[in-house]
Amino acid sequence: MSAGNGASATTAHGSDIKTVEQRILVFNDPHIADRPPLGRKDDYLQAILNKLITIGQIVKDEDVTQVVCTGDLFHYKNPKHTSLGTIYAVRTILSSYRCPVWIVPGNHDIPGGLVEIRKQPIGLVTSPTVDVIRQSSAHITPLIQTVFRPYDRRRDCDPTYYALTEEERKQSESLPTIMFAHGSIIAPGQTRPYPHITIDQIDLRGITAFCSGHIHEDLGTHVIRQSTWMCGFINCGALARTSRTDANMTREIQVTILSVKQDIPLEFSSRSIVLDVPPAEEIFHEQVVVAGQEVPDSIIEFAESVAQGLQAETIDLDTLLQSMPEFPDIERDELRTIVRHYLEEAQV
Ligand SMILES: [Mn+2]
Repeated sequence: MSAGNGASATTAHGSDIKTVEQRILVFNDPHIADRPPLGRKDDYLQAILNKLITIGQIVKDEDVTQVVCTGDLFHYKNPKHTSLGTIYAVRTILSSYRCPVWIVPGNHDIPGGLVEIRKQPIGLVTSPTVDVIRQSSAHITPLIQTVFRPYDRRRDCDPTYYALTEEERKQSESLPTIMFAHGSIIAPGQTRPYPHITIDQIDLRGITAFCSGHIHEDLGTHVIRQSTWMCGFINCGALARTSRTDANMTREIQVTILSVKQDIPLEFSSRSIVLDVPPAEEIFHEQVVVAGQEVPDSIIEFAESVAQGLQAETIDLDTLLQSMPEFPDIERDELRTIVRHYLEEAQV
């Protein structure tokens, strides 16, 4: 296995390439919305649609054979806040890609669980070539097994949710298996101030590569090795920049391309492609104002970590606010009001 930026790029564009190679383009967390998230000053909807259009061009240029979105296709959890026109525009762009597209539902897509798919915007983007994953499942495509784990608010931090089932493990003996999940999974040795698991807590046997969305930072590529197997963990960060966090002020916006070739031994590689987008200074207001009050960046950082990390679906706001650190110069009650307003207005 090779992994990293650019170095492991493949390859010949022969006419029979699709029979001997799978090239999967993965993107995370587009957070499509009509109304810009709090703090954005540009045309947010157009910016994110442009990224989806650019991905269509990459699909063409790179001979991509499958596209996977790892979740949070839409931003607002209340379906009334996304217009049919926007849903239709997204469906049209995704359907124009020249290969099958899989969408793994994220917590913003199905805040109440998978039963909500039919009531949510994500349920309306299916087309002959665009599939929305409706349950934890595996699919056999030429050369590989793709396994999907949609966001599950009860099992988000349960490592057994992400391990292969017996059936999937059996398939993995003859087919390279790639996992696509939406969950609070971070790299080995890292930690966060919200509930999470690290990739090495998961039983990764049989999984060649593990791609996860949900955490918006660029977590990079990590190879987890044991004596008899290895697995690549990849999260190149969200497609969307939904708030003025330190990570969003500095990171690149990118997609990942995974390549599996039918060589003996099977070769797997991943690389990222950076999208050409405006710098963060051009898309964010310098100061977020909520209910007439300027919100310090440190509070936005806290509110986002609470909201993204999350499990806002299972823990009530008061419980979340109990974990709030002290901020100098702001009274505790006033701070709670600002964070509450921020979370409500940001709809996170
Ligand atoms: Mn997200």
